[in-house]
Amino acid sequence: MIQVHHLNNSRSQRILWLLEELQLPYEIVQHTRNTESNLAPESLLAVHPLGKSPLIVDDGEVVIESAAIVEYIVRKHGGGRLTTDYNSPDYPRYLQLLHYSEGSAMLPLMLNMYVGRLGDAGAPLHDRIQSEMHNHLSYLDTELGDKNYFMGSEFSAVDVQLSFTIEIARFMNVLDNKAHLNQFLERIHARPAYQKAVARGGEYPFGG
Ligand SMILES: N[C@@H](CCC(=O)N[C@@H](CS)C(=O)NCC(=O)O)C(=O)O
Repeated sequence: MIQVHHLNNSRSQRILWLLEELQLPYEIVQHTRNTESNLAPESLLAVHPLGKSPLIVDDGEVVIESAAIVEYIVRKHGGGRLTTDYNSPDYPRYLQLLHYSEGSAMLPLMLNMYVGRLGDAGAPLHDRIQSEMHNHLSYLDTELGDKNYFMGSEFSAVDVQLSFTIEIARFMNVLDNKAHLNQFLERIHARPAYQKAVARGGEYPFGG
């Protein structure tokens, strides 16, 4: 059975959600952030030297990185569900969006969080960070457009992978004028599998 090393309030919530969507059995190994530093506990470092979540163990194999984990699960256990075939004309879009979330869109959001802690000392970077956040979130808002999901009318693993980025953006109050993305969040939060995953994963303030 797949073991998910799950950290509270983190990206691993979307892995629980994916497994619920696919109705696959899984076990949660819970790790709790240090209340002062907000970092992962030593228990995660015992499983992988980076000590980051999400991390899964499947049949003795440790897999890290959300996009890799999402792709691993759908390809290995999904039976063709929630993904696109390599020969499909949709495949390039699927692959790009799957990797875009962590590869590009998260960076300005993370910078916003870290540089924000510097207060006035971070001022020289504020404009650039704001414009990059707007650039990436506008791109995603346009890519989604009037569609229900990023690949069209059908829900896919790309929606799972992009969800955390969009949730964090809303949590940081930088999603106000992105109507499509706000509607997307309402849509995914209403999915029974999403709600089941939050109930199993526990504390997750970005999901409401
Ligand atoms: N790009 C990685 C990021 C992993 C990551 O930074 N996870 C955070 C949780 S959202 C974490 O483990 N933070 C705890 C720490 O850095 O100690 C992924 O998508 O898996």
